[in-house]
Amino acid sequence: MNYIDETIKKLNAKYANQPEFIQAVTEVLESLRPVIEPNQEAYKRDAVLERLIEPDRQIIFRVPWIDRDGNAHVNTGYRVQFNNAIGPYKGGLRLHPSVNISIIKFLGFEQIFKNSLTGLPIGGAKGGSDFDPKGKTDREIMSFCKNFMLELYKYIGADTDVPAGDIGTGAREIGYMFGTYKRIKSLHEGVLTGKGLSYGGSLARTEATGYGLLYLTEEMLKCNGIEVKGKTAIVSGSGNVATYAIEKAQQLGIKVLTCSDSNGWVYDPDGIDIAALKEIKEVNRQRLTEYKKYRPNSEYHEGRGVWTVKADIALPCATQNELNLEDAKALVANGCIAVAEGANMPTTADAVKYLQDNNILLAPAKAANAGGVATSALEMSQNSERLNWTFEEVDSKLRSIMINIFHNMDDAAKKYGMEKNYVAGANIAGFEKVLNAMMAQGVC
Ligand code: NDP
Ligand code: 2IT
Repeated sequence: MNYIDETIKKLNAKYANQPEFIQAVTEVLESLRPVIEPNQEAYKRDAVLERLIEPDRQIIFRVPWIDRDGNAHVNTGYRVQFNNAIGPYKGGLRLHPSVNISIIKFLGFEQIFKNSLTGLPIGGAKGGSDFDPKGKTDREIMSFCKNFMLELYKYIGADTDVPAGDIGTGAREIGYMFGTYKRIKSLHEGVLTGKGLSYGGSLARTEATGYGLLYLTEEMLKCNGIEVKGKTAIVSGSGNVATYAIEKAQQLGIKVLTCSDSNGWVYDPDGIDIAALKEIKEVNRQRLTEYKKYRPNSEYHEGRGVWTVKADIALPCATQNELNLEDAKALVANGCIAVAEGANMPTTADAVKYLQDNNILLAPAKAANAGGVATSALEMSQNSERLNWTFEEVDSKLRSIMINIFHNMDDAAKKYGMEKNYVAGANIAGFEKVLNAMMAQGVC
């Protein structure tokens, strides 16, 4: 039997209860056929794919914390250290009630290839908890973060595993976690990225994922003969990635018509007011229902609906599987030309196929949102040399990294006869370096 088919079959049997993990692995393995199949006997002998899809280590732990009334609660903490063939484990921490082992494994698996695409020496990992930060006081967040780190600290370190932010984990949470790590270990080291600027953080890390998404989108469109200036975009989400994607899009002359949160979405015909959005979300931590107070001309709608708005570019920046087949059909019907994924795996597998079949340019998450982790790696470099680079220096490195990522995935797609299939190109380009390192290091 074909090695890839056999691996996918075993994966489905063993992890039937991990649908997101199966979805992510299947997409990658399907893309790797032209790389693996010509030498499949040798790769099978070394169990390359089995070693790639089984994490090095999965840590699951209890996190007790105390609420404002003195009541104790317990959540589950996770850290999946997936692959460190090319560098120390690296990846974010997600705090959201939907978090489970399937979601953390899919994110950790994707992170291996994303981190490889950055060209920097970082391996793949992910972690988090089913803790819900929404509506919690600062003290409750502090209690959770402290207790989370009281267990996690055993497994991480500046040269071992360097966590960072993701959904629900921003500068505030990283600060509380860093403080706890430092207290326990008496080590002021770059064990986390996304730190505050006063204690080892990097300028431009906050902006990096959203800015990077637009740098890659601009390059992809340019190489397809399209100028971004004057285009319209629809964005989902209103968190870290969405906010800075909107900001950079506007700087590039794109009019952004929408943003959303888990309750509803905003349509602003005059273009999203980025200052209002930052005040609502970053300063006041409120819901998007507040936006109309700043912009009376805008509309607020309950539920989902961003993808039904006519625009040239779609930027999903909220969460996995948020853009389904029906949404993809609406995008195509409305004349959308490009989708660039700010969130991780935001497009369902059938929607990816529909978009590609209809010649929409699709920049996959592991390439398009790699600017965040790339800048995290630049934060690690700055911590190691105990220096801080200027905003312009970090931002210009970020821009070059994103342009390189586009060309690497574009070249890989062309090399294997799949021109403009950036999904396959990113998977192959990310995989090749990891494969090379794994083969060089022997079966381990
Ligand atoms: P934030 O927590 O800052 O923002 C998340 C946004 O998405 C919020 O607007 C949130 O709405 C919305 N959202 C989250 N879950 C859901 C859901 N189940 N349904 C609908 N809306 C939802 O997270 P980030 O902006 O950091 O992350 C967004 C995406 O980008 C994630 O997929 C993350 O993995 C990915 N990413 C993040 C990077 C980073 O550097 N931060 C780097 C690379 C990728 P609400 O507030 O109502 O929950
Ligand atoms: O999904 C991601 O790449 C992130 N959440 C960022 C990870 C990091 O280590 O900066």
